[in-house]
Amino acid sequence: MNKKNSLILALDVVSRDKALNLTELLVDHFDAIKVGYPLILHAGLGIVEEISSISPVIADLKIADTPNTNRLICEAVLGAGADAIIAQAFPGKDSLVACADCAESFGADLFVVTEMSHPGAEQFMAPLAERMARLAVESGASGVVAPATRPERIRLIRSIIGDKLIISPGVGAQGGSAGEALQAGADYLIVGRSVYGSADPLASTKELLDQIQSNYSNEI
Ligand code: O7M
Repeated sequence: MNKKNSLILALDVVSRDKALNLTELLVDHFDAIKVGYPLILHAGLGIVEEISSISPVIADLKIADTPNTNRLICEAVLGAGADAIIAQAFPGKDSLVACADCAESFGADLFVVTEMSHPGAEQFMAPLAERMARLAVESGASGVVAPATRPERIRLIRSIIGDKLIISPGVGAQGGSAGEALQAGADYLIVGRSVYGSADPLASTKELLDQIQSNYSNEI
């Protein structure tokens, strides 16, 4: 993934046509399009192939199974053209290594979920997030997913993973701030509803880019 704007679009729409129109409209402003269950279940796996001919695609299937089943899932979605996959850490190291090995064989990236952005993640994920971040590094992941809704947790996870990538959801619709997430150490922001659900997705994207730009200029 080449970083131009530090932005990933979470394309959780459920219509193939809408997904393709939004991709065409916004492709220049996002570093990747994240496609997950909502779109793939409605439009079929072929949507990964179609979008990947326009933009890098992160397949967000939050893979969480045994090593062999994980490998089969990874092969399917990477074979369809995805550039990166996302897996859960809790099934353990062998399951994650199966994803990492498959990603490597396709020249793709693996991102591992540490602590999710919604309030319920404080129940089971937060107490284990540091261990999951360590496991991601040990398993050969390219990076992790950490919550923009809790920038202090991004900071903590950054201190564990060194220079691995952090992709961070929760900006906008979930209340997280773009600037705070970036200052805490996120490399990319994952943004969904506040862009694709906006009356003017291009204008909403430009507002976000302004916020990101002013964050980087404040650093100088
Ligand atoms: O901006 P939103 O809330 O409309 O969309 C956020 C996207 O990020 C949506 O696709 C979620 O499934 C995803 N996401 C979270 O919101 N929180 C998480 O902790 C993790 C993810 C995610 O992308 O995991 C890989």
